[in-house]
Order: sequence, then structure tokens, then C-alpha cells
Amino acid sequence: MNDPTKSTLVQFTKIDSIGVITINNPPVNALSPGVPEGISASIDQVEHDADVIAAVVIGGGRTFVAGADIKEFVKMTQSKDGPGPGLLPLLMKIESCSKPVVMAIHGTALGGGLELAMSGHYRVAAPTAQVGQPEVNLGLIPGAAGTQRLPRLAGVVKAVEMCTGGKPIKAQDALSAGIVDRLIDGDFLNGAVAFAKEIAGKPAPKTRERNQKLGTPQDNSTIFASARETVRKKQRNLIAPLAAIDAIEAATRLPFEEGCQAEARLFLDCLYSDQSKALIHVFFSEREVAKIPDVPKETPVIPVSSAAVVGAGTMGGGIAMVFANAGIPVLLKEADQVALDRGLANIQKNYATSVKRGRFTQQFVDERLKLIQPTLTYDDFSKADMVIEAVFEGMALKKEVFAELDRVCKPGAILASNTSTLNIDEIAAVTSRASSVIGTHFFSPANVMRLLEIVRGKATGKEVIATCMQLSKKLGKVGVLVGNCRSFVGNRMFHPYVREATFLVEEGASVDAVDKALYDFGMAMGPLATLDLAGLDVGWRIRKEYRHLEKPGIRQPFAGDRLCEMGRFGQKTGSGWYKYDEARVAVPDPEVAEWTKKWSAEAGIAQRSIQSSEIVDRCIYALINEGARILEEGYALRASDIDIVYVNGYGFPAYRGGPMWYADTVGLKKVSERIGEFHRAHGELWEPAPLLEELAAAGKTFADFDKQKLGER
Ligand code: T1G
Ligand code: NAD
Repeated sequence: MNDPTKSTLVQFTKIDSIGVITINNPPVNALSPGVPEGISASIDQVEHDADVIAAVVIGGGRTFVAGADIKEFVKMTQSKDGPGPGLLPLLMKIESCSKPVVMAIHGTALGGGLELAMSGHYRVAAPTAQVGQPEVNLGLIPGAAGTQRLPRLAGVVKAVEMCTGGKPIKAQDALSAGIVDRLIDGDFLNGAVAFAKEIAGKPAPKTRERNQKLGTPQDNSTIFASARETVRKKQRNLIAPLAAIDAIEAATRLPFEEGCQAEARLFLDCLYSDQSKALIHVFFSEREVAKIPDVPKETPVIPVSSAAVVGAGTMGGGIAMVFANAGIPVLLKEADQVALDRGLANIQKNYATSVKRGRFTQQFVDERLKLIQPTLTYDDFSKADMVIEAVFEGMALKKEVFAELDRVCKPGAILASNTSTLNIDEIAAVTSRASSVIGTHFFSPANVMRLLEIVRGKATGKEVIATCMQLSKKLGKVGVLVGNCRSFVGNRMFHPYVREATFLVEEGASVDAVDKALYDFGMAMGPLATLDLAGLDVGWRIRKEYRHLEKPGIRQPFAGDRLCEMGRFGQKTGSGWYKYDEARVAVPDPEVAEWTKKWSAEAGIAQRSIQSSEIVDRCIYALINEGARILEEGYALRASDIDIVYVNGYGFPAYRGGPMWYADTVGLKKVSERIGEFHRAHGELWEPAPLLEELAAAGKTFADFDKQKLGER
């Protein structure tokens, strides 16, 4: 082991009589190997340097410490060695230091970073700092006494809220909660050193001894009971939030060291769980999507400081809100005044809901509304750096609009389409600037859903792609680059998923049984209820547009179309697969069961009782099989990109990692065997994807496919 006092990751310096320990492990000062050792060595220097009366621990660069190094957890769960001693010994050492240690927090102190901070005797923060225990987002709980020290500083209720919700809190709230002792404006390092001088010589309060806020057994049992109930409802099926409550409960019942042991056991259970492996996969995959081999991060981008949207319907209105929320002025054009007024009224209504739910302040909304400029003409479109078209889903109309945009927009402006199925190259072909044309496929409601499929046409320029990928982050979206195949990645996989759901109803499963099976699997909503939400007519219109491409003799779902022919488009018409009451709550409709039975009999489809396991396998494996096709055809860069599309756009449970990671968890051999069974039972629609067969036969995974294609991450 190198000499930690010579560590480049941690420097020890002195300002007057204050020892300054600076952590330098960019980009987020994670507690990677070498960092804890460097801090430990610096604490030794504090102890042994007689001139030093107190110490300040501070992060170099943009932040304090964003936690333990998550990559080390991946290695830990893959290796046979098992977990090391972890951070606890270091934190106990800091807390036992004979000279006060001040933790100076700027940027973020998250997970192990906050645990490190809480092992100090005092904490100061920059007003813009944030602190949090986000471990549950990784399927973990704090593993370095965070569940033991946080309730001692902030009380049981706040500790439960922070450790189960995983959301960071602002510095001001951390001050009010007792986590931080002072906010420091201006020159942060010197402010922290001045504070250290102020408290030097005073008693150094050890967080582990501060038991006043641990509450009484009566109060705590109520707090824990309601917390468990809330978590079971809001974080359905997740084990980590419940484990976090167990660990905090241990803090209120056991002496500090025993509490830490209880936490350590719960932490390891979480760490070796499939849920945590899946959520850590999602964490890194969400960062990986931004890496495009032939569009390196230094690719020049086009500044987007003004935008325009054509069509103020369901999508156009939401997209205009997204730009306004990011502070970008946006023109919003409609075909006529009635449609424009309807679009603006929807925007007002959506913003009012956000204010009611406390997501935005009224002042924020008023400022944003000023950024949305309604229009019925293309007059000011020449000023826009980027235009997004969101008119009806029809090729002829899209071509008409793009021809017009080509005429009125300035050179270099990005021309994007929000089409959910149409060919981007065909749209681009009506312009003189195909390299400026790209697909930006938002998901409904556009101002809420995080996913943005960025569709690369064969002529789309690299700077246009780089711009949209970077802009997606500014718009609060997760941008995933996909190829220009029909319905791109998300919807292309969604078609076989809902096809199987419809087939299962035609074969005798009830509508709510199909939805319950997928809901219990972890989907945010069942497939049929999702169709009712999006509008059955959207898919019906697309199926009619592509009827000519259907292979003769191949079974096609019919029940959904029959419902549309009856004008049952779902929530928007008050009935679809379900009936909807005034509050838009779905009510199973016995008539639908009767009708499908009759339609199936006419189609010669036998009805049978179907297990929920078959329902899940047919719907989820249909996703996986189509995902494998998309990968082998090159319309998605990585299997993990497909996972991010489904977790952020289709309500696939993140704790299962996405459809491709889930397949790896089940084992591709088992998945391919099951698909083989469906192929034999249901024919060509279930033809196994060659890539899936290949990987299964080689005992490999989709993760191996990604590594082989794009190298280790
Ligand atoms: N470990 C390893 N790598 C990390 C990391 C971490 N904790 N945090 C970020 N990275 C990498 C990330 O993959 C990316 O890499 C780069 O840093 C920039 O990140 C014992 C068990 C801090 C809010 O959960 O939430 O402590 O893609 O793009 O948008 O109890 O990163 O460039 O190669 O996200 O500015 C708890 C995780 C860990 C915080 C900054 N901590 N990080 O966001 O940058 S578990 C967390 C974040 C733990 C203890 C427990 C965010 C951020 P690359 P980025 P950003
Ligand atoms: P919509 O019917 O709600 O809105 C379309 C709007 O376009 C209408 O208000 C119409 O008046 C307007 N329009 C038509 N011609 C116009 C013109 N020449 N100039 C200006 N406005 C014009 O449709 P939507 O659901 O918002 O879908 C719009 C696009 O987004 C489609 O391509 C659709 O496939 C895609 N999309 C829809 C969803 C969804 O869930 N609804 C999700 C993703 C993508």
C-alpha cells in the first residue's frame, strides 16, 4: 500500500493553526480506494502536530463527497472475497480525534459523504450545498452508521424521511434540522477555518453520544408503523426503504455500536440483493447513455437559447412547458385559434396542478408562461435555434410542415419531429438540410416523463446529435440515442408487449387479471390500463396506417380494434378496456369480457384459464425478444440503453433493472427456452431473436454483449 500521507487523493495542509484535509478525487470525490486511507493518515497528522488545534475536512473541486465509490460495490458483489471493513473504522477514528474536526460541505454530501460529515464534531455548509442519504435509490441503506448518527442529529422523523425517500435536502433545511451547525457565505474555505478557530479548545461533541433526539418508544412505534405503511404504498416491492426503517429503529433501541452492527447486517442483505444490483445497473446505465462512440463529448454543440413548437395538442403543449421550465423562450404555433386556445388552456391547467402539488411556485409559473409565445404563423420562426414539430401523426402533414420549416428557419436551426412511429429520413427528404433533421420523441405527459428518445436519421449531423443529447439534460430529461426503425425502440418493443396482453384477453384472461399480473411484477401500470391512458385510437390509427404490411396468416390482435370501432378510446371517452368513473378511476367492465368471449368464439380462439406467471412471461419476454432484435439490427447502442428507455418511459420497475437486465437476471438460457415454448405454441410471432439464441447458447448475457461491443464501463 502506498504511503497515504503522500496520497494525491487527499492532501494535508495547514492554515495558521488549523489542519486542512482536502479530498481530491474528481469528478465527485467518491470514497474510492485510497481516499479513506488518505483521510485517516491526515487525521494522524492532526493528532500528532502540536501546532494544530483543530481540523477542517473539505472537498476539492465542485463538491464535498458524493458517497462511497459505487463501482466498488459492483466489484464486491462479483468477487468471492466478501465485504471489507468499510468506512466505519475511519469514522470512529475521526469522531475520537482529540482535536475538533469541522466538516466543510459545499456541493453535495451524499451517502458515505454525509456519514463522513456526521462523524465530524461540527459541520458547516455553503448556502447552495445539499446533503442526503440517497442509498435507497441504489437499493441500499446507509452502511457507515448513517442510520445511527442521522437520527441523533436530526431526530427520528427526519432521518426516516431522508433515508427512505433518498432525496437530498438543502443546506438551510439541514441547518434547521440540526445536521449542520452554520452556513458560510463568501470565501468558503477561510470561513470554515475561521469557524474551526472559534470552536477550537471547546468540547468536541461526538454525534454518537447525542441521544436526546432519539425519541421515546411510544412515539417511535407510531412513527415507524406509519413509515412502513407509506413505504409499502409508495415504494411498492422495494426492500431497501423498509431495511432503512429497521436500521433507524435499531438506533432508537440499541447502544450505538450494536446499532451499527444491526445496520451492517441489513446493509449487506441489501447489497447482495438482486434489487440493488439492478438499481446500480440503472445508475450507471443512465450515465452511459450519454456516451456515443462516434459523437465524442468534445463534439461542438449548437447553442439553443430559443425554440419553437408546431402543434399545441397533447404533446406540443407539454413540450413547450419543458422548454419554458428550462428558461428557454418558445414559440407555440397552432393551425387555428380554437386549437391554440385549447392548447394554452391545457398548459395553464397543468401548471395549476403543479402549483397545487407544490412542485412549482406561482411566481415560477408566471415567469414561465411569459416564455411561451402563442402564434398562428411561422413569422418569427427564423429566430428559433430549434423547432419541434408535434402535429397529427400522418406522413403527408409532417412533410408539409417540414417543407415549410425548411423555407422559414435560419441556416443551422435544428428541425426535430416528435413523431412516435414515422420514418425520420422520409421526413428529412423534403428539406434541403437533412443533416439538421432529427427525431426528439417525448413521452406523454411530456412535462412529466423523463425519457427522450433521440432518433438519429442517416444524414443527421453529429453536432445536431451532440446538441440534443446535451440539451436533454438541461431539459431535465434522460436522452437516449436510438436508430430510425419503425416506432424506434420504446414503441417497437411496446407493440409485441401489448399484443400479447390483448391475445391473453382473447384467450380467456380477464382484463384486470392481465393488468394485475404485470402490476404485481412491478410495472407502474398494467398494459391495458396504459393503453386506455394513452388512447386506444392512437394505436388503432397506427395499425390501420400499417395494415398493408401485415403478413397474411399471422394472428393479429382484434379486441382492441373492436373496442375502437365502438368509439371506446379509453380514458378520453370514458371507456376502453375499462369503464372510468368521474374521478377517472378504472372499473372492470363485464361487458368487455362478454364481448371478447363472443369475438374469440367467432375467431375460433378457445378460452382457457391462464396463470399470472404465463401472463408475465408472455408480455415481458415479448419485450425482451424484440429488444434483442433491436440490438442485433443496431437500432440501440447498448442493451442498457433499452433498459433506460423502459425504466424512464414505460414504467418498467427500476429494481428489476429494465427488460434486458431482467433477462440476464433470469438467465438467457431460461428465457430462450420459454420463448421457444411460445414459438412452438403460438407460431412465427414468437420466432426467437438470433442474438438471444446466440448469447444463451454461449452462456453469455446482454451485459456481456454491451461489454464486447463498447468495452468495460
Ligand atoms: N461512486 C462512483 N462513481 C460515481 C459516484 C459514486 N458515488 N457518483 C458519481 N459517480 C460518477 C458517475 O458515474 C459519472 O461517471 C461521474 O461520476 C459524474 O456523475 C457507504 C452505501 C453526485 C449528484 O448515491 O447522485 O455512499 O459517467 O454524471 O449529474 O453508506 O453523481 O462520467 O464516467 O451523475 O453532476 C451514495 C451518486 C453512494 C450519489 C452528481 N451516493 N451520485 O451528479 O454528475 S452509496 C450516491 C450522484 C454510499 C454508504 C453508501 C450524482 C451527483 P462518468 P454524474 P452530476
Ligand atoms: P394531438 O392530436 O393531441 O395534437 C396535434 C395538434 O397538431 C392538434 O392540436 C392540431 O390542431 C395541430 N396541428 C395540426 N396541423 C397543424 C399545423 N399545420 N400547424 C400547427 N398545428 C397543427 O396529437 P398528439 O398526441 O399531441 O401527437 C402529436 C405528435 O406527437 C404525433 O406525431 C404523435 O405520434 C406524437 N406523440 C404522441 C404521444 C401521445 O402519447 N399522445 C406520445 C409521443 C409522441
